[in-house]
Amino acid sequence: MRTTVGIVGGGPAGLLLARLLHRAGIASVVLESRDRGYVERRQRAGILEQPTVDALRAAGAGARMDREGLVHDGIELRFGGRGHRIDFPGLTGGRRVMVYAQTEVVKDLIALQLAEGGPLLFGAEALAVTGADTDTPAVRFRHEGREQVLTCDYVVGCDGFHGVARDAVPEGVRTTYERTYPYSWLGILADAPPVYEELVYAHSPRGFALASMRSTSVSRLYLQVPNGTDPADWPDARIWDELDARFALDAAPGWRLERGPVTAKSVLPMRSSVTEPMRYGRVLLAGDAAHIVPPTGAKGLNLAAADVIVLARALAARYATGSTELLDTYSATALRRVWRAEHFSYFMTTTLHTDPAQSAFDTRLQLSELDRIAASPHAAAELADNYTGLAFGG
Ligand code: FAS
Ligand code: PHB
Repeated sequence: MRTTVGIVGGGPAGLLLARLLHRAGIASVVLESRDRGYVERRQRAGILEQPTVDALRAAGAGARMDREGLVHDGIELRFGGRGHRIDFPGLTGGRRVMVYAQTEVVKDLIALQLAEGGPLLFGAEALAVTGADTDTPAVRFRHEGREQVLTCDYVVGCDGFHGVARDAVPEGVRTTYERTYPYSWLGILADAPPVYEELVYAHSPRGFALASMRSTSVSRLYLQVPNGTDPADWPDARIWDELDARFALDAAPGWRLERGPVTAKSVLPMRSSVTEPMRYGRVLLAGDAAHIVPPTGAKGLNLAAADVIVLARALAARYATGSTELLDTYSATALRRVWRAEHFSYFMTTTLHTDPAQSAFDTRLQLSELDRIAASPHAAAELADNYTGLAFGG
């Protein structure tokens, strides 16, 4: 097989890149190891920044998002028994976020790719990416029991943290920066109407909790739990009781979540990781294949989108004008936004979670930081600016 851009991985990064390239008249092939149902059912992110929303619209995949997505103007920080709203438009000159699950984004992009092409091969597992330092890089992959080779002008690794494309950057060239955290998230989906208008991020002596949503009838909720937690140790009633305890408000002692059947339950470890550079020769990396953030800052999916927005522009310029200037600066441009998001995600995670080893002094520092954000428009604006998605180059 031969194409212009070979894309390894059919998650949000790979699918959005394929659509943006298609709009620019650039042919691509997407190789996805899993089947369609698995990719569409995988529960992940829920918040879209404005640049991500704009890119989905530009890719022709925004119609259902605009019909069914929920536009949110803020979040609530809850700590010390009190709630404090962060007013996004008021603090950022009008920016807001869209609540529209990654599962829905992926469904919309897959439907579009299958309707308008180019090829999207499910059950196509990339085994290796070769020839990065040649003009004809290739992906060796297995599909329908046969090993095949896809020869390209460029290969983009969008195959996530456990993919193979990252190995195309030689070990002597590649540097990985990482941090792990002494806690995980227990995430649930429940058929229970959210009793909160906007997302609630709670710091409590019992640990962190987050109240999000998928619609006005489906709640998405998270609890900080110890690493290695088995979801089976958390029956539904225990989850609801613990959530209510962590969201408790002094001024509303009866404040409780609406309960309902828990339809999904999983434990997600926390990790920060960045691989530099995000390019070697004619192989480029985008999304989780290059970087991971703890989900407290709602950045994972949005960073993946930001990478492919920059990369699609660079490839379009290359094929329209022959100039490789944007391709040559892709890694540095993407990494500037990546590190900003890494810091914001680290800040939100370490300020809101209770490290089992932290001292009472550490907890007072966290509460002082949160109090500063609640009391100072300057501090609140810094959070709102990062959460809603910095302007490119910002
Ligand atoms: P993805 O991992 O989504 O996609 C990579 C794709 O490549 C997958 O479909 C995989 O099957 C495929 N692939 C892998 N190896 C392959 C191979 N060898 N050949 C072919 N295909 C291959 N972010 C948030 O903002 N909020 C959250 O709440 C949140 N929750 C998360 C929960 C979990 C369990 C995980 C793992 C991540 C979560 N994230 C969250 C982050 C997540 O949303 C990612 O940032 C996002 O999926 C990144 O998209 P991609 O870069 O496309 O990577
Ligand atoms: C979600 O809705 O899944 C979600 C929202 C905000 C986060 C993380 C996850 O910070």
